[in-house]
Amino acid sequence: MIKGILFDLDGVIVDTAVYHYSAWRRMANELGFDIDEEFNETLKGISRMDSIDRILEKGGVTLSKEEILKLATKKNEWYLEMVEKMTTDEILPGIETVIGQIKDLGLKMSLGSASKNSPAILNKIGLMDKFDAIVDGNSVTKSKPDPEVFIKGAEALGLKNEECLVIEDAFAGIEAAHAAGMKAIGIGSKENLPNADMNLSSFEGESLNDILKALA
Ligand code: B16
Ligand code: MG
Repeated sequence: MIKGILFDLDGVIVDTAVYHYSAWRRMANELGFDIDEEFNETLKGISRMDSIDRILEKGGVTLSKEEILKLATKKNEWYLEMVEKMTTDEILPGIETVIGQIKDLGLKMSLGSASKNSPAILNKIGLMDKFDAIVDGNSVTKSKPDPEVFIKGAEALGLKNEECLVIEDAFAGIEAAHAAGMKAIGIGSKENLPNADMNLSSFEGESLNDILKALA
């Protein structure tokens, strides 16, 4: 029986995935190459340092550890400039409704994000207080598809892994949920997220109760 919901952040609660893409693209362009949306899909849910390694490999660029760290810091500054301008209007459709349903059903909820910027984002959009626990890039050492972030989320809620349902927009995130023994709803098409237990374009007009019954 599902007793807790583990939310990914980027691409599920807010579309910061587009800000990550824009900042990574700016970095790649400054290094003399480009990345496209298809490649960007492979970065979703992947930690900042693993992302930069993949991007530099894609561009055939070799740099020292210090240079890579400097670039990642610069990218994060560009990203935070965009986060700073975020408002509650950027909460994705249906998210506030599903959070209301979680509370009505007496379920618990935790964040399960790879992002080190999640506290800044959740405070900016006013959803921090809704979470019973926050597990993010500051509390894990392994990137999705490793299940660490969701295992810690279940622990933080005092639940068994199989009592938690993950909501994700990334292929790697759904792999992580499955590796933790959890089912996962994919926010995105079956084409992009063929591994999800259910695909939704958003929670708009959806009943969490019906979803839980369908997944049982
Ligand atoms: P940051 P999620 C992930 O968040 C993003 O999908 C990924 O693109 C990003 O590189 C990663 O967080 C790290 O983010 O640079 O803010 O620490 O989708 O797991 O919520
Ligand atoms: Mg995501």
